[in-house]
Amino acid sequence: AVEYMKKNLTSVHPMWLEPLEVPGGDRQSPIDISVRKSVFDPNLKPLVAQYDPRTCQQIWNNGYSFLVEYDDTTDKSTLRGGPLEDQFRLCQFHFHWGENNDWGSEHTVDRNLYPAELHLVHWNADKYALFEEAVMEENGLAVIGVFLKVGKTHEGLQKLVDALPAGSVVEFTKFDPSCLLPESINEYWTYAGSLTTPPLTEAVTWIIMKQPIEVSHNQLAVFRSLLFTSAEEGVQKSMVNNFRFQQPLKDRTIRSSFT
Ligand code: SG7
Ligand code: ZN
Repeated sequence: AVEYMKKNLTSVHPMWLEPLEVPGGDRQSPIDISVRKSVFDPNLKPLVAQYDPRTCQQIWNNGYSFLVEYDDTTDKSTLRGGPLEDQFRLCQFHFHWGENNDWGSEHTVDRNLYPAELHLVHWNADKYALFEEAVMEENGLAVIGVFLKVGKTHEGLQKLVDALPAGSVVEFTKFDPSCLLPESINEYWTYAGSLTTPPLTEAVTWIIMKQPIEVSHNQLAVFRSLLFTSAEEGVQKSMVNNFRFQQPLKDRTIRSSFT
């Protein structure tokens, strides 16, 4: 499936065309999750995601994705447990998606692609004072990844779809991000990786949900109707294929919370 995607891809944002290399990087993301090679870790704890919808602030189209941003100046929306030793604060979530339903996710499971992937980005507020600081540090970030598959309309996601901005920033409040998590948040894979866009820092504990959420084709079509900002004036390109190609696993183990 990954090979099929690489052959048939028709357009990508210049950011993903540049050789996104990190010299000597040995824990880059995304990766393929081989179910058979992942190792069950009975010591992984239940994940505790406590989100306060009142911290939701705005949607921002940054030119290559859109971000739903949360107030992270206090411990109101947090993630702890699972593989994490500290408490992390939610700062934003965003998605990666393809030009069609055959690809779009950054991570794959046994080389199978999903049409989109949600990332809930949290930073370690026990150890660092600011997101900008945490981004540069080993144990700075925790990102939850949730695969999207095509099926029935997702009622929670629809509120967001209806608010997606043509311009750069729109007010967006009271959105509870836990409505985008699958039912069984305690079945996940976890591994040590990186951000998938510059600065590509190796700061991320990835927590990838086994269970995907269902969204409709029409909901994904609205994502695809957004536009990339282009360096060339007047050229408008659909915001699609905003994912990074897969990186080598190297000397890493993917742990699973389930058997
Ligand atoms: C998306 O993914 C954006 C970026 C994010 C990047 O392109 O959400 O966020 C901003 C603020 O532009 O970069 C530093 C950061 O969070 C990479 O995040 S990811 O590794 O979870 N895909
Ligand atoms: Zn992402």
